[in-house]
Amino acid sequence: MDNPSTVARAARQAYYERIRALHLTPLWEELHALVPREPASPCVPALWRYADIKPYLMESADLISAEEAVRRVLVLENPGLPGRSSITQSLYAGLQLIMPGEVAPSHRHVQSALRFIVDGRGAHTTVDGERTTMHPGDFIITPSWAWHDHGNEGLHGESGPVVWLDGLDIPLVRFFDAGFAENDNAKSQTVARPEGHSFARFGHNMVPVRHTHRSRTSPLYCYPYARSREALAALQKAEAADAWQGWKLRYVNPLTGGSPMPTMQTCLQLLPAGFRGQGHRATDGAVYSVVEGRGTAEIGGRRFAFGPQDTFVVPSWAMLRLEADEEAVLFSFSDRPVQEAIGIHREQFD
Ligand code: 1HN
Repeated sequence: MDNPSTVARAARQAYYERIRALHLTPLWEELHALVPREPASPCVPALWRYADIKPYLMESADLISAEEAVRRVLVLENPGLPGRSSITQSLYAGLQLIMPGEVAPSHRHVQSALRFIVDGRGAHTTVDGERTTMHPGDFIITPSWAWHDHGNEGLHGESGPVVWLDGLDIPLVRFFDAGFAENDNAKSQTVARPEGHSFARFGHNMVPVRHTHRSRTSPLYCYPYARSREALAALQKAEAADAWQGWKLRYVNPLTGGSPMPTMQTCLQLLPAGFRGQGHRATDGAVYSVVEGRGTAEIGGRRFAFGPQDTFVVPSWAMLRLEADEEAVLFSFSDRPVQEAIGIHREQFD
């Protein structure tokens, strides 16, 4: 485009001032930013070391109870998105702490949530009347509009703090201005079914012939780490690692084969010791939680050393290269199902 003269520029500015009173703006000044040649996310790569965070998380328990806080969480806020309680433009992540004897009271909301257990065991969450006990590495879902409360009564006499990674589609729902929420009358729901009921019905590659589950969300509330880890270990023996992702499996809704929640895809992947992955990028930015092993994530040219319990974020379209010094297991989630639903998802393998 020709550079406008000073006179032309001044005339335009005066015009912009006049039309602003009518709530009008000139598209031609914003067109390039509105329709970028490729994604230019304000979200930046970042890693939260669990060892750095844990003392602050524990300190929060001296300042406020889970009940008063409703959810005692330290939000993992993307440094490029300050004040937005977002880890990417579409996703929220936080680390939630529940101490022995505490209750996080029952409520429900339109936002879907995932829990990935990071530290401790024996806390529980109750979803629509079914309780699930938490173990490290378990992936647990709270469907949209399902009642849920959390507690920590210990397991087999073990009792200690329990910390999990929360992943929610909060920014997506905010974008649509479609959020509703409700508090329960009771602090904790009445348990209506034995633990493991949903797993028995839907967790074994079989589903009840007569069932009435109609929600878009998986009827399975818990995907236990022991089962997912076992699958990865068997794959490791049976086939070569993918040059980009090692052995990577996505969790599925057993009724559809699609993602467990309509808004979030979740995966678990194994990288062999010495793995030096090739570069991959995708339009779905992703959040990773490290379960086992140490390595390096090179994200958009920046290198982040990771170890167990750390969390890192890969922005949309940032090149990711994974390296593992020890055998490593990574959990991850992204908004991929939403992008696929509207036909805009892209990825590239270098
Ligand atoms: C929520 O309900 C939970 O239920 C966790 O554990 C994090 C962040 C924002 C809004 C609601 C939970 C949340 C949340």
